[in-house]
Amino acid sequence: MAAALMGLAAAPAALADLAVQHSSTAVAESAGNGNGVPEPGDTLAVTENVMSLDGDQTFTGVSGTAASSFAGATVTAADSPYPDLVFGLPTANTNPYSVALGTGVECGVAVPMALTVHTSVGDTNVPFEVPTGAVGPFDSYESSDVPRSIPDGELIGYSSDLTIAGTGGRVKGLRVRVGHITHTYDGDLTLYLISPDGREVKLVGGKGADGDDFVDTVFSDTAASRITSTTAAPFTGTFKPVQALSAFDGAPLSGSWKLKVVDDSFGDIGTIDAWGLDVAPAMCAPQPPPPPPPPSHDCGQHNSTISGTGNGGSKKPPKDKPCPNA
Ligand SMILES: [Ca+2]
Ligand SMILES: [Ca+2]
Ligand SMILES: [Ca+2]
Repeated sequence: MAAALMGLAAAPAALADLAVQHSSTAVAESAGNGNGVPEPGDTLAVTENVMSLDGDQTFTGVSGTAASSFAGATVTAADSPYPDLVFGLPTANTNPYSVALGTGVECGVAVPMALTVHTSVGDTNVPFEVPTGAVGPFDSYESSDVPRSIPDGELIGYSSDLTIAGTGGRVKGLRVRVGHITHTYDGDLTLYLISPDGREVKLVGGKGADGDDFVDTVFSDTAASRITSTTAAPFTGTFKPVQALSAFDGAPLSGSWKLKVVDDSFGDIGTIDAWGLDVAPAMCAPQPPPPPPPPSHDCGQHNSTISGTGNGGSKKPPKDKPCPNA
């Protein structure tokens, strides 16, 4: 009996689909250019908070192993214990993971990480990201793909384009300005922003009932509150989006952005008249130049060739330095 149980316990833990997920990531610069901003060339101390969504058990015997296959990212400390994972409680690794970023990593990318969480009932995978860069100055861009009719009573909607020219950079902050939408029943409408690399964030949906229009509505993660069922059209002011705009951090800045407006109910109709974006690029500081090489020994050098070129040669040149192992 006991032997059979031991045999079961000794079986290798299978990769299970445990209800453990990413909660939040904190990153500190442990070596690099010393400005406290995580960026290419730095080595980063990474704390990854994970959380159990399993109300039926507490996960024990927990540890984590971090890895990354991203070019330029090297995990230099991969393993850490975790305290037991209690339902709903974000829990940090006891020892920070360490990730060294090469100087060739693009500023502003979110470096994808793979964390294997080991527990006494099996292992599970928790993907997370290591952000890089600081928030640069915001620039404003306006869509010229207006005015556009919003198709009535269908789910594809109209995606109005806003193309940001240029060759690069990554997003580190973003606000959406809906200057004007004309519509006779705002409750029909759902608005999304789509990035050049296809990320989609829902801004607002089904609010305003039979109220008309959006006028100077700004969506920002730092706003105090969302548009709710009690917010009156035309929603002039700054509001939190339904989903966080920080999902665009690390996205390419240049390219085609889209405001997608869906009217899912027949009858009332409208148009997208004006909209724009305020976008901050990720900024990174350079790394200090490498330290100079140590001074070379001048053993074996003929000092007379250095100092004996004076007038008359009455002084003896200093003796040549012997080499230690000559
Ligand atoms: Ca730094
Ligand atoms: Ca109306
Ligand atoms: Ca409609």
